[in-house]
Amino acid sequence: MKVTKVVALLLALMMLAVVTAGCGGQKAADNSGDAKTPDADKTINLKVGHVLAPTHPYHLGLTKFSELVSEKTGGKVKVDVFPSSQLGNEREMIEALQMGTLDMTLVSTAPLAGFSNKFLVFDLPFIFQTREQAYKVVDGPIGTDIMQSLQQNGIVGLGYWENGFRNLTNSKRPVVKPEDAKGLKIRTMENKIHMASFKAVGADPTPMAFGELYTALQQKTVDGQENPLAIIYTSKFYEVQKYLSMTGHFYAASPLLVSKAVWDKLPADAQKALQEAAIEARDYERGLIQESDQKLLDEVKKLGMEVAEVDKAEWIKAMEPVYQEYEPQIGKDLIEQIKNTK
Ligand code: EAX
Repeated sequence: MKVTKVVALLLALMMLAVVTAGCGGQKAADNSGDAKTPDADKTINLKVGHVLAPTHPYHLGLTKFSELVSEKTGGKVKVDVFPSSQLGNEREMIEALQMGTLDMTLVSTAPLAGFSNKFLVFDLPFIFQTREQAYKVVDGPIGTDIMQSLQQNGIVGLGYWENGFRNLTNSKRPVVKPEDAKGLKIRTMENKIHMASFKAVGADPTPMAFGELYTALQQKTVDGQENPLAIIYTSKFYEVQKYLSMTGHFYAASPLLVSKAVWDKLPADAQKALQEAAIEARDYERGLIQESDQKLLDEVKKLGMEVAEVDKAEWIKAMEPVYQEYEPQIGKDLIEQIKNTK
């Protein structure tokens, strides 16, 4: 009797083992059977941050980018756009990309000079005279080489979007000649060439994150700032700045950046989709900025700003000492190469 029970128990245990193994195998077959890994069906969610208003072309361009990425990946990759410094100021977001705690950001080149000083050349006053010249440089071998220098900082660049030609505003007085800026406290980006350029005309440069700027202008802790028309309008600086000088002293390109730690984990098809969408959305965003310039100049005049056209040759001459100061670090050849690009 006892032997029978033992045999029956062994048989039951063997049956149980066979059934269990079969299920497990079936489960494995479900996942690998249709050549999909468990992650293959999972949506990839990416966050991109910027510091400008949701009405600015940065945001409209990134929204287009998000739509294109979703289309190109059949909805597998989803990009959410966060404006108005919600994910931090530009330097903080660049640092977050390095740490892999933020996926993407769209920033001006100026703060990037603090991470790779190859970017400094872009911030020299009046080194870019036209958009066509700027696009040839940033979209060509020079821009590609400078963007690649970010890889050692843990950052991948997908192309240069546009912020635009920067103009000076202030709340104190009309500024037409460089000497008119003497003594004005001007907020600049955190960039040593921007600061040196305003020191050269006798102003008092104060580096500050963009998110603090409107309040600083409103409370008059700074007299003025410098930004392209699209920012002056969409960030409502016309409410706190009476005088606009059309200096166009810096051209700001805006790299679209991805954390390398995030990029390297993406499947090749997702990387291809992001790269293609970045270029298509770049052209859309650049177009928005170009279309808006004349329209926004008329708008800010209607909103009460007093606009001064300036003699750019006077400003180029006044800021010229910055070239002597930084040429040894940047390299005369590179500066000449960019200046001679037509
Ligand atoms: O990149 O800080 C600035 O004035 C920039 O124009 C802004 O961050 C957009």
